[in-house]
Amino acid sequence: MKERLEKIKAEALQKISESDVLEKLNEVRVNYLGKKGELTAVLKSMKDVAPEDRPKVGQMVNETREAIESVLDAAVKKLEQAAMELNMKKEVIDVTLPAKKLKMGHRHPNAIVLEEVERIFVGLGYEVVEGPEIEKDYYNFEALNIPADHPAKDEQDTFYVNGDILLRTQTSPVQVRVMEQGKLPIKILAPGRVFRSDEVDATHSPSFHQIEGLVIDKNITFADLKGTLDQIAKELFGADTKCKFRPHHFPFTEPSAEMDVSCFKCGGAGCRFCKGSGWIEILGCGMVHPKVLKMSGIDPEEYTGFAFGIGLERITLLKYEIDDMRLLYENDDRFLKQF
Ligand code: 2NL
Repeated sequence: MKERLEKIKAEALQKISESDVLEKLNEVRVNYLGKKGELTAVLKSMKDVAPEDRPKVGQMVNETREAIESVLDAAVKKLEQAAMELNMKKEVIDVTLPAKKLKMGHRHPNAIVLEEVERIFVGLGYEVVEGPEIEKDYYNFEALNIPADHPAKDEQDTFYVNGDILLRTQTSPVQVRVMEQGKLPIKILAPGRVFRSDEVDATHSPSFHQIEGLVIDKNITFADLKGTLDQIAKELFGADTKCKFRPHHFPFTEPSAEMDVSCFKCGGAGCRFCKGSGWIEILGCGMVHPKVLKMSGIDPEEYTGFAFGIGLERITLLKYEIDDMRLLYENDDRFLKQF
């Protein structure tokens, strides 16, 4: 029996010394110390041992088990230690390496132009207001005197959420909401994203930006409109800029006009930029229609006002001589960093 135990021990220790990974050590534990292992088999064969020898044999089995266990535990510890040291070596951080450079973003050309326009109007005493991009039909169309059969209301041109809710096609609803509040006078600028069901091309996008303005007070006249817009054209495009108002039609203003500025490339002589005409169209405007004032609870006998709408992208493209609007939406860093 003693020889058998010694053989088991020698074998186990040999196996342990040959084990170079934790899995192999675990195998040794199972094969020698486990329920179906060699030592358990010895204990099971105790019935063949003379009763008086059993305590002695039992003690020998225990000693063998303890001897194997302690060598095994030490070997496990050694392998674990080695694995940890290897890991620590692998995870060493070289704090002397140069840091990754953070890429600085750029102001979007639209944002640069919007900020400039806002700065000019705030200087003239305007307040900048914002409102929801998802609007009620009432605020986007009805309150602006746009009749049910107007082409702008067609599903071809407007994104409807349902019959009553839509994506605003202009920022005028923001101004209607201000008029409704009843605080007069009003002198506001309403910039923001608007939506039209347009195909994407060099000059169209289903989502773009508008800057509208609204002034309502006693004795506001078309002369105030002209003076204001002439002033901002000069600030935006240069002091030599001339303005021209052409009669136009909008349902929400009467009279209505479109404003052209003299071409800031050729000074009005005619060039490729202004398509030979010397003039560039930049906005629509007019005196707020009396019906529009009345619908929002303002007495058109007492108050008058002017309003205008500018396409932000259009100004950005002109100012920076960008010939494709799609460049404004791609957010390509190589494009944006030029401004
Ligand atoms: C354009 C130019 C325009 C307005 C917008 C406006 C807003 C209110 C009342 C009256 Cl609350 N008018 N905005 C006026 C004239 C022109 O935008 O080309 N629009 C299609």
